[in-house]
Amino acid sequence: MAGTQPTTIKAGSMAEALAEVKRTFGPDAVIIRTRCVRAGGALGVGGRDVYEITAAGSGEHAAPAPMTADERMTRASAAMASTDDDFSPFSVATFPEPRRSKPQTGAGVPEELLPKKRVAVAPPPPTTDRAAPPPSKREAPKPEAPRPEPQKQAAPKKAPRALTPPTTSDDDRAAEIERELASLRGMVEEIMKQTKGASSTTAAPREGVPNSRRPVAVPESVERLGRRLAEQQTPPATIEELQRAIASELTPSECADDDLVRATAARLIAERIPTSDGKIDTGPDPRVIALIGPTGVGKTTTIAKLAALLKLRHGRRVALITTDTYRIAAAEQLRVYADIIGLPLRVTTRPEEAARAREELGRTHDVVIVDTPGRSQRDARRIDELANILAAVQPDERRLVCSAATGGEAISRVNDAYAAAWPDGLILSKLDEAPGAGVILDAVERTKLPIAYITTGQEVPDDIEGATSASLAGLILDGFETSRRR
Ligand SMILES: Nc1nc2c(ncn2[C@@H]2O[C@H](COP(=O)(O)OP(=O)(O)O)[C@@H](O)[C@H]2O)c(=O)[nH]1
Ligand SMILES: [Mg+2]
Repeated sequence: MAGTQPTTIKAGSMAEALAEVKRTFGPDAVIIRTRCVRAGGALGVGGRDVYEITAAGSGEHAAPAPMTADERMTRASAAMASTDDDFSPFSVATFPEPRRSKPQTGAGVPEELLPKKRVAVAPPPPTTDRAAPPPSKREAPKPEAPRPEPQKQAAPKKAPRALTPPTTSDDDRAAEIERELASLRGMVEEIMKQTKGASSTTAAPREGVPNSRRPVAVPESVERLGRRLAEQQTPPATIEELQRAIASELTPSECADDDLVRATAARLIAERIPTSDGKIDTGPDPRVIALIGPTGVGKTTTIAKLAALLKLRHGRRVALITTDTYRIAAAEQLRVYADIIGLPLRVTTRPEEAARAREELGRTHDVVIVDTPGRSQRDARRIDELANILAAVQPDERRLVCSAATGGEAISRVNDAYAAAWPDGLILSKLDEAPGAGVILDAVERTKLPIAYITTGQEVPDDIEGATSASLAGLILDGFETSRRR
């Protein structure tokens, strides 16, 4: 019977390999040998761990119909993913879709999340067989692989050495197999506990790691990183996703390197934050930029900052339009800025007027910036009026200004309320007043909008920055105050 032939199965994780063994030989599979080898890479750099299990059927179970490679991967992944959704890779469904840091290895359990207790019981020490071939799911049976003769007494005197083929007597060989089996049983139990999300076995969460469902502790340096992100008010679920991504990307020894952990975190965070790449001046002329958002978030001040930068630093011909005539002070405020910077300003009261002003100013200017009345997010009728203004003005950019000080949840509500105005990017204002820079990640994940600029104070024009993913990641890791001092 095919299922009784010893076969070596290789996979990217022990859990996958076990699932495949079970699938191939049934629940009574006899495990003959396990080992972990390093495959791929060059000169000791790179490569990945490949888990091998040599197993045979017990003879009582016929081998099931062979599966395709895809079916095997799907089953192995499902076995892990269905029981622990914390392992699901993060994704921010936004534009552009954040890139993954490296190809995912399917359902592989990060090395440090594999049970460590087993090492104390009977470790299968990984070999460093760098010449090992890339993992193929299955390999031809090894003729020397013995059929195990389980022994009743197999208490090892000392921890077994590497799982190399036995060279001594049959008794020694059987004893070694028995020890490996015991080791494997321990591993399987641990993996089952983890993948079933057995909260009863959950280690007490450490400070700074908000999710109490964490099944095992992560390395200390990654914990420290988590605490730093938590201090910046980064959402707990995001912290956990980042920690898992780092722990699965770096080896345990790399995880001990704080600088490497930080650099990896910076890259992973940056990948999650779409931005306008720091560009203040974008697109073909004339560029019409409208700022929308609730009252008091900093629209008019931000327009003054933008206009001053564009004119004074980039030498652009800038004109302003305000459609905010609900409050006399609002138009006056913009007029003061326009006069100081030396810009034309058109005050308009109706959508058609605004459209005409855009048309006329667009002929003689490179950039036209449009101020709009603040709308309460609870006032749908007023937001429809705003949508009418925008429909008439036809801006190239519709930037939703949100105060970072209000937090991610409030920003998300504003974004929902402004859906009728079709915002295409975020300006996060008042970052200097936010409880932490983690609000940037929170806002991006909730709104799925890229960040165009951040504003960091009341000074015109200095307190505005074109956002880049890397600079925002640095802000989140170091905090606003620290990164300002650098
Ligand atoms: N701390 C801080 N205050 C800001 C920032 N941007 C604007 N402000 C202040 O927020 C208040 C409202 O700004 P304004 O531009 O009138 O908001 P608008 O109603 O949205 O047009 C003013 O006192 C601004 O000086 C910022 O980035 N940080
Ligand atoms: Mg205003």
